[in-house]
Amino acid sequence: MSDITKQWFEKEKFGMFIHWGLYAVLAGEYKGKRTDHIAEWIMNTFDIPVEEYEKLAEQFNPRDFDADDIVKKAKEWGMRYLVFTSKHHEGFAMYDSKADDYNVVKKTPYGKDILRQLSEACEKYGIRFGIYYSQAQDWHDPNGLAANYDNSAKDYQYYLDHKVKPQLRELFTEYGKISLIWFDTPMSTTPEQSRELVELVKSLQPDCVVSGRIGNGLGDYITTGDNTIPRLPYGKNAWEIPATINDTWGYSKYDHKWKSADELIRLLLKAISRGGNCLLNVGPDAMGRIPEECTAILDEVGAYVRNNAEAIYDTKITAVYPYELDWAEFTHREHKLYVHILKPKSIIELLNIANRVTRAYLVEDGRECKVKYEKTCEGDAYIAVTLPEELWDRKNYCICLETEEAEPVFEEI
Ligand code: FHN
Repeated sequence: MSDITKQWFEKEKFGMFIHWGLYAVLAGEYKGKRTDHIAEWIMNTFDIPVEEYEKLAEQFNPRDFDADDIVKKAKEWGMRYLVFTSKHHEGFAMYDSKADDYNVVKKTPYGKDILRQLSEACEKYGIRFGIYYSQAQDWHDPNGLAANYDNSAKDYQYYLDHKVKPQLRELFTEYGKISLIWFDTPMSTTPEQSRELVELVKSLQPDCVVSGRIGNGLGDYITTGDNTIPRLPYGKNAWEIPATINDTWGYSKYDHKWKSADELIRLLLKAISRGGNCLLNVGPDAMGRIPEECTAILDEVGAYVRNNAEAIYDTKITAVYPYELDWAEFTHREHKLYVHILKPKSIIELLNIANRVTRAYLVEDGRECKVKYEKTCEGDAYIAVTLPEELWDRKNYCICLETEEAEPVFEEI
């Protein structure tokens, strides 16, 4: 692991993942059968022949796609970086690849470079641009790997040399600054092969952050399992949780299992508090639209992030508070402990926090709150903050406790 993540990655905390490819045309259904797996895997799940799957490109014409609007929304939602699937496991490039014709410009009636539009919009709105690239799995290329299939007859090294490296070279030389490369599912990639890809990336853009899924421990940070968060603070290395808003990454017309804004706010706060980042996914449909339910949820999450920005970006990993609180999460920076209040409360009582609080205020508008110190029945520290009456029925806001000490002092029970 390197220190390169300190330049921006560890500070920015919240990013947008976009999974978009030909699978959006099938939208989770093939020949009248609905997939029980994530929608972008439909080719693999239903064993769809290459020649048949390729034809989906003829139907790909996302007239409603508006890169500017998506990136503008990402900015409003407080996302500071964006990672787009330049090529997912299906093997189809969402940009104008000279190295391989199986791409959105050459094969679809749409004919425009999606990746370029997103990279330009990111530049315009000051969002860091990242690329997802499936380096091992490629279900279109005869030598690309495929999970659940026998890969023994494939020449994986040939595929790396003749498709992956040329495509990475064009991605890293023709699309401006790439802040992050999100490799995925390394499968049988050897340490030497992973190293070659990292070296290629760094030779072209030395400051680019490489995801842990390059494999063989060669990433700049750790990518946790999908939707899987460390239970305790983890500060040994930078890390990121990739998370879905429903159950799938690519668009599925059947998946309405949307997480609530409350759940996502809590997930984001847990990730930040435990020292990580959260990369939250959207899967546009075949027309290029982010589903309305998803947008509505992100509007709520985004409002939280915007109103409480000082308690989110560039905050530090927070030690384990000894009590389980279903109504709060903590984040902190020097001399400030942020109490994120996620359920309605009229007074907040915090046991076993031995800091001297100099001031308490509501982060969203700076309003001061009254602080009282007492002792618990056992003689431990006890802080009570009386909240303004207008907040008693509200959830999802944050109180900052300014403290004499730089770090939170959580006492043992
Ligand atoms: O197989 C992929 C999956 O389709 C999706 O891209 C996720 C995102 O983290 N990564 C792999 C599974 O972990």
